Amino acid sequence: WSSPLSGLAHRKSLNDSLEGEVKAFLLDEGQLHTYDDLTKVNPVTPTTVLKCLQARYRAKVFYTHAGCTLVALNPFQPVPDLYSLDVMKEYHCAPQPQESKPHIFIVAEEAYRNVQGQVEPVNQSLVVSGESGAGKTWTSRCLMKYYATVAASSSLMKSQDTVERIEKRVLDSNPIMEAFGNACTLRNSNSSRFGKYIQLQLNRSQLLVGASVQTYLLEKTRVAGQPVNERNFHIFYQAKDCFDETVEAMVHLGINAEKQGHIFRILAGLLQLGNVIFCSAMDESQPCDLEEKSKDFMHRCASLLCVPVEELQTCLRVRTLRAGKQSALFKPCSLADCSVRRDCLAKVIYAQLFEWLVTFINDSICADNSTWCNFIGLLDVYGFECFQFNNLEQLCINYANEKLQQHFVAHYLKAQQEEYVSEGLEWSFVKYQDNQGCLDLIEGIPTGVFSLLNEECLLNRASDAKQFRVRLEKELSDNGSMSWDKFSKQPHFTVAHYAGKVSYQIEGMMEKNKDPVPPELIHLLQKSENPLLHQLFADRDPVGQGTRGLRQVVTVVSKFKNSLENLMKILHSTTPHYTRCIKPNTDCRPLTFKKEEVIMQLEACGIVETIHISAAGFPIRSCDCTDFVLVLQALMDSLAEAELDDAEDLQEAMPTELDPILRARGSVQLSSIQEPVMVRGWPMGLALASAPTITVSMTATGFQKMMS
Ligand code: AD9
Ligand code: MG
Repeated sequence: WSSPLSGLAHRKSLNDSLEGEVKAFLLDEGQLHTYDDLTKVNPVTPTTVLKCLQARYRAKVFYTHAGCTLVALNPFQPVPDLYSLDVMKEYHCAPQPQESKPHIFIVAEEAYRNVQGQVEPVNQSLVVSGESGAGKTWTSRCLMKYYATVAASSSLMKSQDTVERIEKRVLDSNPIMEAFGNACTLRNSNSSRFGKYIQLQLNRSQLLVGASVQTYLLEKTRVAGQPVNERNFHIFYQAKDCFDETVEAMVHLGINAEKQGHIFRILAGLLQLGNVIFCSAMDESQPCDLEEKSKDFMHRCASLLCVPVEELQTCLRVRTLRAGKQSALFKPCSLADCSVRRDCLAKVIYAQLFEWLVTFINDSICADNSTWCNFIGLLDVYGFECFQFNNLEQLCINYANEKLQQHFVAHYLKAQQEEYVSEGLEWSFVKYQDNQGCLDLIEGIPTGVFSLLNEECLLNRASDAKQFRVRLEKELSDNGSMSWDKFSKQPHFTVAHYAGKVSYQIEGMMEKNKDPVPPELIHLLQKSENPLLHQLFADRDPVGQGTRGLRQVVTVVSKFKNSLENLMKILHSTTPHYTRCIKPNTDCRPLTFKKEEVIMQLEACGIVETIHISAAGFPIRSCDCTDFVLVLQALMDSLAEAELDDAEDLQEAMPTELDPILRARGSVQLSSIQEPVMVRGWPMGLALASAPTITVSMTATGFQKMMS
């Protein structure tokens, strides 16, 4: 009887005809902050949703349900006691956590209970999305702490030692990865420059026994250069307290003092390398010179990376050409090429070091396969990005966000509505933004941007941005998501993403996609006497990853696309929970709510559509149904007492019986529906609606069946 679907017909007519009643709701603006679930706001429009969120933000209430999703507004200031141990316990121990105030811990607890499964356990995924600085990483950390606490709290048994150590280690992976993978950007002083999916592994008793981390596309170009007023990765600046925390975390995870020494020497070597500046040689046939001071930097760099200084200098300034078995030819690099090689060396070392750290962390926290049976996955990927200049990095990041949005749309908006229809319900489809067109544009085979870009790289012809731009126009002008600014001087293309239009520069894109590392640099690093640096490159084939050898090239976009496809497979195999982080203002100012900025984010993630669809189908999944349940109980009691003989008696009795009960519970109303609808085989004829989240419709016959 509590089918979420039973109120749909009613809901439809309500939308059409109850405008007056609806306005009455909104007039009570003083109460807007009390709406825990946006499905209760009526009518659901971008403006009403915005007003409600603004009122809540003013009242310092930062979490709000939006049907199947949770909206998290970033307070941009610490909120005392919002995440304390007591609060964790409160949500964990609540018989119905959904009935408590909206909180990220409700999502956490729901996933935790789901994983225990009524019939069989199901893996869960918590997908946290939002733009840069919205609070994704913060939220993921809260979730990790929650599980590290509740999934270990019942472990007062022999293995407590191990359990304690594992929770600590899992949490300690955060400061390390953030030190090496986060940086201060214009949008966020702790911006994640890589994507992360962490699986918390649970054993049969639902205890946290380990975790594994998968990372995506570290923005390694940052190590060689940063946009104005942005910084390199945190590890290059940490002040004492943060640095101590990083080192302490390293110790917990088993990165001993010796290994740390190797790591920090490598980092120091990169800093010295960054200071090296080349200048043209007097004789153009000779390799470039070094600026006076740079000679010192070069020496220090070589000494820290433990490589011979002459070889370091040579491989940055001279290209080695090999044709078959003939002896090598040496050709001095241009001034620009020398700098490219220097940056390339820094990037390849840093990226490899980051990967090594992730592998090390995994080795340290991953449980043995036989000890865990289920996982809860936390996804924290970089948010949608749109800068003045966007290139391959932004294309990949925004593509990842498109994939996630598609997952959300497919999983919830589409599936839910199809379910309604299959139930035979009268349901007018809520339109939502389907981003398949945009995805086809990017990932389509053989004529998506990625495929064309790869083809261009494989052909290995002199990269020409203009030519590529012409090719794109020829192949993709039919796709409505693609456009061009005719007046732009730079070759570019514009993609209409679900979150907005972004123009991508083509210049440099092909080179970034090939990401070539001159083989000389790899040879050099393989000779390093720093054992860690040596290890990072020991297994690498210096030639195979270069631009040579047509089909051997594994491009950046192919790798990224593959890793995302794997991620999507995992997400599809789990029960997802979505949290939408919203950044209330771009300046990261505490408690400041800029309507225009929030509305854009709400529109981008389709929150209004989500609420519409949830509002219709949400009753049993919704949280606040106390009043409604009480009304039904009272109704059942009084009808049982009435000793009614048949369905007709019941039909007559219902309105009279209902009246006093409804009056007692003001938030539940009786309204009529135009035609009875069949829901799961029952004809429904009377509708009860609770403000108007919860609606149930029934006939006397249906009710009788239910009572028997
Ligand atoms: V990015 O795409 O990695 O650039 P995120 O991850 O979405 O971005 P982050 O979690 O780093 O943003 O949040 C930005 C800052 O907002 C944090 O450093 C905190 O200072 C602040 N923040 C976010 N959420 C909360 C919160 N629930 N309470 C207090 C918060 N401060
Ligand atoms: Mg982040």
